[in-house]
Amino acid sequence: SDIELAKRNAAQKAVEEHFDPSARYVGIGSGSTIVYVVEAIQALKDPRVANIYFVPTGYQSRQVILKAGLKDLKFDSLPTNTLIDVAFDGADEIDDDLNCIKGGGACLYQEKLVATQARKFICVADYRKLQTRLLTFWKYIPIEVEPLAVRTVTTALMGLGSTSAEVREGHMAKAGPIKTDQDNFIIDACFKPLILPVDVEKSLSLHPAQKGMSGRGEDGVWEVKELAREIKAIEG
Ligand code: DER
Repeated sequence: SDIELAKRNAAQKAVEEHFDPSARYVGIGSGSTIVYVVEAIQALKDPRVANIYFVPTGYQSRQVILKAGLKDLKFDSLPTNTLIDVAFDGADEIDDDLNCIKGGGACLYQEKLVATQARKFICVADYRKLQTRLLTFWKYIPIEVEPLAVRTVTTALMGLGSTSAEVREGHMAKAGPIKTDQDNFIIDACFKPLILPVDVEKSLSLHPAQKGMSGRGEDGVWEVKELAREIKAIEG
């Protein structure tokens, strides 16, 4: 299809321009587009690729690396104070300022870990993903939460102006909610197209219950009220 061709073309261009065969660590994201990135790396047939450690962003990402016969290295096995030379990953939507919505594949936690530990983050996406504003084509922001925090975070999101915030169900693939590679739930929070996505991301990531933040109990609720005020201010 033309979308698959667009993914493949984007992946080949990304590898041509940003993959260095002499790199030591390369981050590999999740989803379908990243498969074309790995295929483009293999197509280089550069013997130095065999010496690279490819850092996965979850089970599916690790399967893609291993299936290609490449060396994988778990994120927590990276030597301390070591940066990943370059990380390639997909996204669900990207705006003109390169803000991304991540998490369509429920792998956003490790994707963000790897991206933050990389010198360079290369987002590889077909034409459908680029929109002037986030939440134009892609309708919700995926948020990874500890199961215990679902009610608090859902309440917080509604307070931040989300029009609906539901735990992602497995539907045909699994009875009940899906679990991430970290054994957490995903809440898909719908918002109107974002005016200032960076502020929303900052506000959302401030919530202690979001995976990766140190939980601070009742403080978290207080923070959320602040966030609601902040978001309301943004939306005017
Ligand atoms: O979950 C994510 O953010 C992934 O990068 C993913 O949604 C991109 O998937 P795709 O390459 O299959 O569109």
